[in-house]
Amino acid sequence: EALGPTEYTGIKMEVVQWSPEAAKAIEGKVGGRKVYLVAATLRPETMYGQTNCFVGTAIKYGVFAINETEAYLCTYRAARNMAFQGIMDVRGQVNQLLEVDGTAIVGTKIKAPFSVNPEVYVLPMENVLPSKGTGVVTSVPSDSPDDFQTVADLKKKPEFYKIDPSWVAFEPLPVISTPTYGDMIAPAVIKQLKIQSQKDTKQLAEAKEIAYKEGFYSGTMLVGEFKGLPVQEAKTRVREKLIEAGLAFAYAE
Ligand code: A2H
Repeated sequence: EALGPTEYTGIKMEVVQWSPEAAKAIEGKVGGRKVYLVAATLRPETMYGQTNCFVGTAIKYGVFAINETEAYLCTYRAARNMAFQGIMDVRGQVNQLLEVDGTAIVGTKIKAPFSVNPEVYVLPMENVLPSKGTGVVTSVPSDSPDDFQTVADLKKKPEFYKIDPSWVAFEPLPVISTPTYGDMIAPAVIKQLKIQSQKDTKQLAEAKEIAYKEGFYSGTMLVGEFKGLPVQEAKTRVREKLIEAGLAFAYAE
C-alpha cells in the first residue's frame, strides 16, 4: 500500500432512471437537483469499457447536496472527505438529503461517461468495502478481474442476485492491449488463476495485482482519443479530459 494519500478520480454518473424502490426513497427530497452516482477509480483510462456500476448490498448510501443544482450519491464517509476537499459549495459542510440502502439502488439506470455504452445499470457486488472510496465502483470487466468475476456470477444466477438479466447483458469491451494477455486482460488472468466466483477473494487479489501492473506498464490503448498511446501516458490525459468535461473530479483519501 502507498504511504501517501490515494489519488482517485471521482466519476460522475448521472441518474437516468431510478429503480422503483430508490425512486420512492428519493421522491421530493432532492429539490430538483440532478443526482449522480459517484465512483472512485484508480483507472480513469478504462472508462471507455464501462458496462455497469456496482454498489454494496450491505452498505448504506446517502444523497448529498453539492450545490443548488447537483447532488452526489456515495457513502457518508466519502461525502465528509469531499466536503474537506473543496468539492461541496460550503467547505466542511455535509448536507445529506436522504439515506438509501445499496439493495434499493440496484437496477437504476445511469450515464457512463466516455463509455462505448452510453447508459448502464447499477448491479450488486459482494466485495465492496464501505471503508474505501465512495462505496460505488465503476465496472470494467475487460480490465478488472473483480468486475469480470462479479459480472460472471450475476449472469449465472440472476434470480439469486435479484437482478433482471437485461441489466447484465453488456459484453466486456476491449480497451487495453498487453503483449502477454491480449486485448482483454481480466478474463485472461481469471482463466489463468482458475478463479470460479467472487468468493475466491485470495486469488482475485492476486489477479488484481497482475492485471494492474501489466496494464499500467505494458498496456496500449485500443479505443478513444488516445488510441495507440501507452497506458502510462493515456491515464492522466483521459483523467484531465473527464475533469474538463465536468464528468469527473479529483478525490483523495
Ligand atoms: B478500479 P485500492 Cl479497470 N470496495 O476502477 C472495493 N473496491 C473498490 C472500492 C470499494 N469501496 N472502491 C473502489 N474500488 C475498486 C476500475 C479498475 C479498478 C480497473 C482495474 C483495477 C482497479 C474499474 N473497476 O482497481 O484498494 C475500483 O476499481 C485495482 C486497484 O484503492 C478502484 O479502481 O487500490 C480500486 O478498487 C481502488 O482500489
